[in-house]
Amino acid sequence: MKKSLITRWTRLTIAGVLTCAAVGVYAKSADHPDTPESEMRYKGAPVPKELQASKDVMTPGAPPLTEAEFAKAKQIYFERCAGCHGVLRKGATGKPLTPDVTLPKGTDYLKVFIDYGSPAGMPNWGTSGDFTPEEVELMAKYLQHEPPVPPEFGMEEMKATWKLLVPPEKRPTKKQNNYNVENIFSVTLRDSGQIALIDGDTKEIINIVDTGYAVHISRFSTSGRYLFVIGRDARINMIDLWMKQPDNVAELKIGLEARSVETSKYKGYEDKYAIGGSYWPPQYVIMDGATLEPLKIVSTRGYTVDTQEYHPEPRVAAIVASHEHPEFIVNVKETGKILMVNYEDIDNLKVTTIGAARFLHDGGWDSTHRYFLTAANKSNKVAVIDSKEDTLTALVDVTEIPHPGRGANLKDPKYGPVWVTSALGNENITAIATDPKRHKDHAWKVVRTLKGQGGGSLFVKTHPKSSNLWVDTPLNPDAKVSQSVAVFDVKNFDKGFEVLPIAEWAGIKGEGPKRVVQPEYNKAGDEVWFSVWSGKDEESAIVIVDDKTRKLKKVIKDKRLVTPTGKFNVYNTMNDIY
Ligand code: DHE
Repeated sequence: MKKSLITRWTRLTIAGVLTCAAVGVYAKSADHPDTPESEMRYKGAPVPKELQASKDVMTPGAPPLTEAEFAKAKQIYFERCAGCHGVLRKGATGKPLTPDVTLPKGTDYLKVFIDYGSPAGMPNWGTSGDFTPEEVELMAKYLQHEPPVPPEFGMEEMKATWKLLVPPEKRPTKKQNNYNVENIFSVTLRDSGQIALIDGDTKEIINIVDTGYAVHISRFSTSGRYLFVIGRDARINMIDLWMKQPDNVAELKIGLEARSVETSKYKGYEDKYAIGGSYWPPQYVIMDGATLEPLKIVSTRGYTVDTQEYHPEPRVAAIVASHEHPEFIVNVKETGKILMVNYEDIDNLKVTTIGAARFLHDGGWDSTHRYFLTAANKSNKVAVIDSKEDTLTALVDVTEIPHPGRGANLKDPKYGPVWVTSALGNENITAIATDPKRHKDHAWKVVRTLKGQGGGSLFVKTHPKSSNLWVDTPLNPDAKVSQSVAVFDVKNFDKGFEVLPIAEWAGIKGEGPKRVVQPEYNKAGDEVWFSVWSGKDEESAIVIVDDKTRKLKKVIKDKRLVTPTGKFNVYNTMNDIY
């Protein structure tokens, strides 16, 4: 592949291979004027290599390809195109590219499209220099063949990957270390296939634990003892925080590609079950909460919420555990459905399906933990789910490409409790009122739209004990913006925001994108931790800010802190405090 001077957004997300090491110059958004540059950097992640072990079919009527050409095109497709168009090319945020669409268009038409891109968001792979003219032609031909189908991953395959490293009866019966476990942080080390456990009190690294590749999120069991992390390769690791040196006690692969994991939180079911959702195959799996033994696999294939057309690979995005019922709440991205999966009797599984909007992604609870607010990102909506009644309460319009993480809950001086999201596509920070009892007229309406530093925001955060709202902008094209954070005073929004130069405070030596990502509070709610995220071979850091004074408190640097991104404080995560 021709080396391009322009470093593409796709490289931001490939685990192990990429990452931001080379980031610095980005594709100009003028190449695809209707797609915000920040969005282009976030989507379209390459998928794990195992997916390429697919069943390949040469399609009659499609331009002939040799086996080697087919294999090369398939690799390019999985690395560059599958994140948007889907593994089966049925369309996700990108358009469908199945032969019924591509064959009638023919090679010349497709070549132009791949060469020049489109205003709807298709990158100009040819004219940017990312693909050579031969590769553009190869892809135009390949797309007219039936999409290769990656292998399924059922109980037999899952069980073959299951490792019970320390059975429950061999685990400590009481805590064997002196750590203040509730203030430990689990930090994703994205490109080293590990997480770092950091003591929130001493700021020392407790252990670096091997995990799946490019871990995505961390969640804790209700007791706070067990940590569950999931890699993009769908490997779940279960870590016991009571061990002298906290480490893995069980491991399971639930598919070939995944992003979400959660544990049961309802009274009487604490630590009993875990659930993992995968992108491929599109399914979720309920596991034993003490051992990760897979118990029940459920496919999410089905019909879209709006046009009711069949979708063969609706990926599982965010999962949260209900506090109102013994249920997991599962976002099914491409069909736009939210599943309330009741785990009371998993042999006779009851699932309530709530129609929301397509492209469900991330989300979190309101402050009462009754309502789940989740972004249907490319639909520019936030769906509000009433977890007590198991119904859709509202679909709120927001702009542009909302990306809340789990969102932030604060008390607005005028509108009472609100839940806040920022956005990838513009500078809007949107507050939705969440109190249908005392602020009935405003409930589930956008009551405030603050202007932040710019688009490319991924996460917002506050804490019940704080009056600060932190908004990151790691994917903004302007380095000044991506390397700093905006902070609002929630008691006085009219003051606007203050900008803190977090990356500068990190004092990192040498080059690197130094993106400032994901604010996370300590247990006491008086410190905010930020990752300063650079490339795999560059220095990164964690910067800790005093919440009250907004002054630098501590920088954690260590050569083992490779590409830190998400950080999850035990107490805040297990209690859904944000
Ligand atoms: Fe994430 C949450 C999917 C890229 C960091 N990310 C999520 C969730 C999903 C998701 C479905 C919600 C999980 C849940 O709550 O159960 N993320 C995806 C993608 O599909 C995407 C766009 C492309 C990819 O290849 O994965 C993607 N995400 C990224 C990144 O590039 C980020 C910035 C860095 C990284 O570590 O990979 C990133 N995503 C995060 C983080 C969370 C997250 C830190 C959890 C936030 C929280 O506070 O809960």
